[in-house]
Amino acid sequence: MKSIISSDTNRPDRLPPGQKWVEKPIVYDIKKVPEVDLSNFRFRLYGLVENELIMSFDEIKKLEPVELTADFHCVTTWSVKNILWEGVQTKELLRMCSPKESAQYVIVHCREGYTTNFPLNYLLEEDSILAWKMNSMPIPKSNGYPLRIVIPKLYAWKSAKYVEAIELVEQDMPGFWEDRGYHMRGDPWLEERYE
Ligand SMILES: Nc1nc2c(c(=O)[nH]1)N[C@H]1C(S)=C(S)[C@@H](COP(=O)(O)O)O[C@H]1N2
Ligand SMILES: [Mo]
Repeated sequence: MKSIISSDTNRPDRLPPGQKWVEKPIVYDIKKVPEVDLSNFRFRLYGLVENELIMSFDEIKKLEPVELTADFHCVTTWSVKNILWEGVQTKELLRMCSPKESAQYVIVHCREGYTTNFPLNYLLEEDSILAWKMNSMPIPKSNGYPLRIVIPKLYAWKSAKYVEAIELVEQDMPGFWEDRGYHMRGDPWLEERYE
């Protein structure tokens, strides 16, 4: 049995301030959608960890799956309700790699060169997952195939597509958009859009 998690969809302030509901997410990419060959694809969790993880796509999909229903909040003010994801909780990945005490922040590295950063505690949230399905299908190519990190408690630019690696670090470091003025944390309910 897959456990089912729902994220913030019951809170009275479900729609964060300054956002409006739209039907469908808009695809945003900083570059061309990358090609991925699953036969040599490896996901890596490295940096300040006791056990570095290097896993194939098949090995990832054998981890305990959860289903997550989550809203998606883009910093450009649109939000989409009830996207269904399937994947493994990132807190399970952390359990497997044993972070060192000095690990405080996360940098997510993506296939096409995109990066994003946030505090490590977001990987311990119940509703943070590394996803391989979106709306019951493999994640579509332009929505992050084959793996996407989904962090519903932060703006959507932190939910990186085409994830290849997660790095745990001691000092916070700006990713692609953070380097261009986006917020280092990005909590939608606090309107942490730009700084
Ligand atoms: N690898 C990667 N992940 C990314 C991006 C990107 O350009 N590359 N764009 C981000 C932004 S700004 C948003 S709003 C969402 C959009 O998700 P979607 O393209 O699935 O709608 O993906 C985020 N994740
Ligand atoms: Mo975005």
